[in-house]
Amino acid sequence: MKNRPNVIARILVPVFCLSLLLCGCSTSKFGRNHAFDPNHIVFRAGALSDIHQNLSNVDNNSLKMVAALKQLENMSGGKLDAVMAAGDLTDSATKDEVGQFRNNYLRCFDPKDVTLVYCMGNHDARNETYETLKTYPEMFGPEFFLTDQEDSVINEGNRHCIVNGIHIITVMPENFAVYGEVVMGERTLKWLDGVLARITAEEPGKPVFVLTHAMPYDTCYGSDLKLGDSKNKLGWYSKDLLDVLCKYNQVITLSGHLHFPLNDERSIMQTDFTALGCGSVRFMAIENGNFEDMRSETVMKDCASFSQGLYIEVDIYGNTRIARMDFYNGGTIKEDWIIPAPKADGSHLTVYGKDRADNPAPEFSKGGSVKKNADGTLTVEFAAATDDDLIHDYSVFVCDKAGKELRRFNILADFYHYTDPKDMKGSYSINIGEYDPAAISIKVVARDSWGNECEESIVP
Ligand SMILES: [Ca+2]
Repeated sequence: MKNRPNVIARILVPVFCLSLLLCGCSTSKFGRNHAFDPNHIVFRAGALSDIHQNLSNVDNNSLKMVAALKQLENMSGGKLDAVMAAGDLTDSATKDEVGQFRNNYLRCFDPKDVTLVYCMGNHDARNETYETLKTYPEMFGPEFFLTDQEDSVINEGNRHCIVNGIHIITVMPENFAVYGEVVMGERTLKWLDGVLARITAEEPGKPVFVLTHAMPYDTCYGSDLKLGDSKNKLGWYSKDLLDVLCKYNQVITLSGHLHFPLNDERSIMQTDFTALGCGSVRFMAIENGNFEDMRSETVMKDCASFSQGLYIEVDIYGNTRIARMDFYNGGTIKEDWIIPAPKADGSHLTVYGKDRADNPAPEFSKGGSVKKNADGTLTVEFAAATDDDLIHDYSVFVCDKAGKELRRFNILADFYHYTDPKDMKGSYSINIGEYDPAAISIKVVARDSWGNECEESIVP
C-alpha cells in the first residue's frame, strides 16, 4: 500500500507531461475570447508611412521623423519592440536620403532593441531595375535585419520577420517604377500565400501584420482612389493582393501611399481581413473633392501642418489595440481601435465593417447669413453642423429662385487638425462672388465621413 502514491505518480506525471507536449498550444492564450488586457502586452510597435526623408528642410521632414519615433517610444513607456514602416521612407531613394533616415532612426533607437521592418514605397523604388532593393539593405547594414526569417527574400522586398513572437510580413509590387495600377505579381503572391499558410496553421490565434505601401483595393479610406490623370498614371491600390489576403482572417494590413488623415474612421476597415491606413508622417493629402483653397487637386495648402501614424499593442490573447497618433499636435486621436483576437469563424471581423456607414446624419441648428461686401460680392456664413463623429466636408450651392443650381463650392472641414472633433471650428464663410441677393437662394449641405448628409437653406 505504501508504494501506491508513487505508482500513481509514475503513471500520471508522464501522462500529464505528454498531454502538455501534444497540446503545446494549451499554454498559449492566443485566440481566446478575452477583453484587451493592458497588463499583459507582448508586442508594442509603431506603424508609420510616407516619412519621405529629403535633405532640404521641406515640411520639416527630418524633425517630424524624430518627433514621431520619440512619441511612439513615450507611448510604449520606453518598451517599444518594433517600428513598422509602410513605404516611402525617402523622397527619391538617394544614398543621402537613406542615410538621413538611418541616422534619424539611430538617434532614437538601437535597431538590435527596436526592430525596423519596412516595405518599399514607390518613392523608394524609382528606377526600373529596382536597384534600391539591394542598396537599401547595404546602406542600412545587417543590424537592421536581425529578425528576418529564413523565408525572407530581402533583395526582392518580400520579408518575414518575427518580433516577440508576432509575425510581420512585407510585400513588394512588380511595377512601382512604371506606374499604372499597382500589381504584386505571381511571384510575390505565391510567396505571401506560402508564408501566411504556414504561420497561420501553426498559430491561428495571432494577428499577422502585412505591410504593403499601396492599399488592398476597396478596404479602408482611399483604397478605391482612381488612377491619377497625369501622363505617368500613379496607381493607389492593389487588387491582386485580395485573393491571398482574403484566405487569412488573421491578417492586419498596414498601408500608406495616400497620406489620408487617420481622424476618418474609414481608416480601419474589416472585410475578410483587417486593413489599416497609417496616415503620413510628412504631409497630408485627401481625395479629389474639388475643394476650395487647395494647393493641388488632392493636397491642401496647410498639408504640412500634419504628421500622423499608429501605435499598436498586442496582448497575450492576440487582441490588438491601436492608438491613432497625432504627432504634429502631440496627442492621440479619438478612441483607440481594438481588434479582437482572430477566431476561426471570423467573428473578430465584425467590429469595423462597412456597415458602420449606417450612423446618424449631421445636423444643422444655428443657421447662417449672407453679407454684402464693399466690393459688391457676397459672403455666405454658416455655423458648423454637428455629428455623432465629425463633419468631413460641406457644399454651398448658389441657386436661382426656382432652385436651379448656379454654382457650387466644396469646403473640406478642418477635422484633420484636431485629436477631438469638438475642437473643430464653429463657423465657416465663403465668398460666392457677385449676385443680386433678391434673385438667389443658398443651400448648405454638411456630410460626415460616410456620406450621410443634412442641409439647410439660408435666405439672402
Ligand atoms: Ca455621422
